[in-house]
Amino acid sequence: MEKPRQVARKFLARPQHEGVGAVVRRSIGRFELRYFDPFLVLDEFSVSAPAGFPDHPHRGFETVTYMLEGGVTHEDFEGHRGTIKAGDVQWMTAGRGIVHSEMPAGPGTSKGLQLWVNLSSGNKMVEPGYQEVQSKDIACTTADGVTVRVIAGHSMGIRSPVCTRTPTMYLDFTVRPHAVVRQPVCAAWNAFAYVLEGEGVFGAEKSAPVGPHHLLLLGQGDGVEVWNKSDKPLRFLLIGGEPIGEPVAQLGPFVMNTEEEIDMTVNDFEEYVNGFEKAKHWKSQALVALGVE
Ligand code: FJE
Ligand code: FE
Repeated sequence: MEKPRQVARKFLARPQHEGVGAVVRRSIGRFELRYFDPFLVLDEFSVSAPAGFPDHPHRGFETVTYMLEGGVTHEDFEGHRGTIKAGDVQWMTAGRGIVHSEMPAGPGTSKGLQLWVNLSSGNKMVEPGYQEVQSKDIACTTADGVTVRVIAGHSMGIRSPVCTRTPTMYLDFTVRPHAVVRQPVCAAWNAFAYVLEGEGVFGAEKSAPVGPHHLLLLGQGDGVEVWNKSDKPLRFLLIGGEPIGEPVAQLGPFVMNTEEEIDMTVNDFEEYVNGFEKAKHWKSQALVALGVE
């Protein structure tokens, strides 16, 4: 590593209401940080029944749901259905259009992270698709007190099978007390860390430790160094991506390049065309069960 990245900005993600009765800590995608190219949203969610994220559309980006506790049952208008549980990841390409519901599964509270990764103009209208990796199949290794789970990209000699249309790395580190992480990050990419547990010293060894629910935007450099100087384990995500460098026009869950494309998308959704055909006669089992008409 020639030039370790320093922390450029720090945000504390405070709880806010989203979906129906759900609470998220939104770090990327809030007013002070609308977009961190190519990342549109980072939500740390905590949801228990009957709250959730019932039937809603997406177009123009990918959603990455990574579970920490409990489960989320997902169903879409194509008949794709499943439950992701603690440690599992679902990498969903919304592309030209998905309508789906995401609801907590089972008793207790379901917790996890949802990241929205933008797609370049050439990929916004691709066929929708899913890549799902169960916890037991996620590449994981430990060395010198550092454990990494590789959700996307590669680290410490291991690689994720997930294919990312927008080049992305997504690493989940657990660091023993007094251990150090040294992770290369492509110099041309934007990168950030998000603290899940414990306290970490990021970028400069003399800087103040940072605790849970903080997002740290990293400055320029070819890697990052993180120290656990506490006596408890540190867990954080390190996420990076190649900036797309295109204009962003967003209306909630529709993310295109221009306002005109957003108008066309609203029209497609309302008229059930150009990828939204199956939305016309579809309602999730979750809503049917609640008796919603
Ligand atoms: C939403 C559009 C959405 N954060 N975290 C508008 F897509 C959503 C939405 C989510 C979501 C889902 C999960 Cl499982 C986790 C999330 C937003 O589905 F809430 C609004 N308002
Ligand atoms: Fe969604």
